[in-house]
Amino acid sequence: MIPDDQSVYDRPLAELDPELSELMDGELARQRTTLDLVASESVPPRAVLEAQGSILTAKYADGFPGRREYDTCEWIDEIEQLAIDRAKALFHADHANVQPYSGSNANLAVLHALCDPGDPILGWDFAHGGHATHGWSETFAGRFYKPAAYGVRREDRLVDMEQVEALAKAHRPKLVFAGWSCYSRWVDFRRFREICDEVGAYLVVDMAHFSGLVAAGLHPDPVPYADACTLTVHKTLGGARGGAILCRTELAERVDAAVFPGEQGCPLPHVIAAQAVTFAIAATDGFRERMARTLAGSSVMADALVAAAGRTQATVVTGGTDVHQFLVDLAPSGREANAVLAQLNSLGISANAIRLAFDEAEEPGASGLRIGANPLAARGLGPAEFAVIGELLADALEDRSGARSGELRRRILALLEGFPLYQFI
Ligand code: DSN
Repeated sequence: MIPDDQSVYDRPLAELDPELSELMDGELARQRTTLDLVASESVPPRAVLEAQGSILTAKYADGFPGRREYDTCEWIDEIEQLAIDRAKALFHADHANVQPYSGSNANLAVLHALCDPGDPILGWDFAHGGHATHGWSETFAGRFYKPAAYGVRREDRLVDMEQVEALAKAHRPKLVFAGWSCYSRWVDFRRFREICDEVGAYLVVDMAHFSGLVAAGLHPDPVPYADACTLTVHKTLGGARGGAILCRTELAERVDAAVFPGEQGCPLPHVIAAQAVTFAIAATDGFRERMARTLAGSSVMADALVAAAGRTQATVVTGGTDVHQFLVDLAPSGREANAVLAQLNSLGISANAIRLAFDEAEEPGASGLRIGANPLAARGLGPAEFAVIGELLADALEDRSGARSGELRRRILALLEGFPLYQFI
C-alpha cells in the first residue's frame, strides 16, 4: 500500500512500490545476464543515472540560460550552460542546443528551423538503413515535407553518392540529411557538402549512432562540413537519454527557436544535467579507449562471422565494418531474421532483426541482423572476448535445431560473469 502521509516523499522505491521495484529488479537481472549486442544501447555510468534520476526533475525552466519564462532558474542556468559548453568543446561546434528530448525531436527541430512545411528534402532511405525521421512516410518528416530518398548500391551495399547527386539536382531539396541507423561504413561528408553546395541545400548530419566515435576522434568528423548535426547522447556516447543539436553560429537563433517554443515545451533539467556529465566523461582518455575497444570488438565479431559463412550460410554485409556495428544477411540461409533473433534471445543474446536493402521477400519479415559492440565494450569486454562472442554467434546460427542451446547459454553466462554490471547496486 502506498502510504497516505508525508513519508511518501522519503521512502525508497522498493518500500513504497514493491510491485514496480520488483519489475525493475527483473530488468536489471536481465541486463546483467544478457549479451547485449543492440548497437544503439549502452551502459550509462552511475553518475549519469544519479543526475537523470535527481531532484532537478522538479524544476520548470522554459527558455534558455539567462532568458527563462520561470524565476529561480539560477542553478538550472548554470547546469544547462555547463552542458552546452561541454558539448561545444567536445565536438568543436559553434553552437549547441541540449534540449531535444530525443534524436527524433532534434531532427524535427532542425527541419522546423531550416525548412517551411512542404519544402523538398532529401534523406537516406529508411529501407536502406537510414533513420525514420529523415523522410519516411510514417513520420512527421514524410508527412509535412516533400521527401526524396537515396540508398545503397545493389552491387556493394555502399551509399550511392551518384544517386545522391542526381536526386539533389532533380529534387532541389532545401535540406539533405546524411547519417544512418543500419550501415557499417564511413560516409564521405565532404562529398555530401559539395553536393549540397551545388544545389543550395543545407546539410544536416544525423550522428546519433557515431557521435561517440566522433568525440573519440575515431570516425570522420561531420561538424566542419554540416550546417547542423543532430545526435542522441545515449548510443555510442554512452550516457543520458536525450538528443542534442550542434550548428553554425548563423543558425543558432533559428535552431533554438525551433526547439523552444517551436517544437517542445519545458526542457528536462535532469536530462540536461546527465548530458553534461556524459560530455565530460566523453572527453577523457578512458572514453577514447572504450570507443577503440568498441571498434575492435565490432570488427573482430564481423571477421569471425565472415570466416564462419560456410557453416552459418549467413554473410556480413560489405564484408566487414568501420564502426561499432555491422549487418548480417540471413537470406542465403533461408531463415527469417525475427525467428533467428528469437533463438538468440532464448540463449540470452539481444540484437536487432532488420529488413535489409533490396530484400525481395514477399512476406513482411526481416532478412538481417544488426550486431553492435557498444554495450559490451562499455561493460569492459575487449577483443579476446569479442572473438569468443563471434564464435558463439556463428555456433548459434549454425545450430538450427537448438541442440546446443544449453551449452551455448552456459558459455554466455561464464563470459558475462567476468564482467559484472554495476558494482554499486
Ligand atoms: N532506434 C535507433 C536505432 O536503434 O538505430 C534509431 O535512432
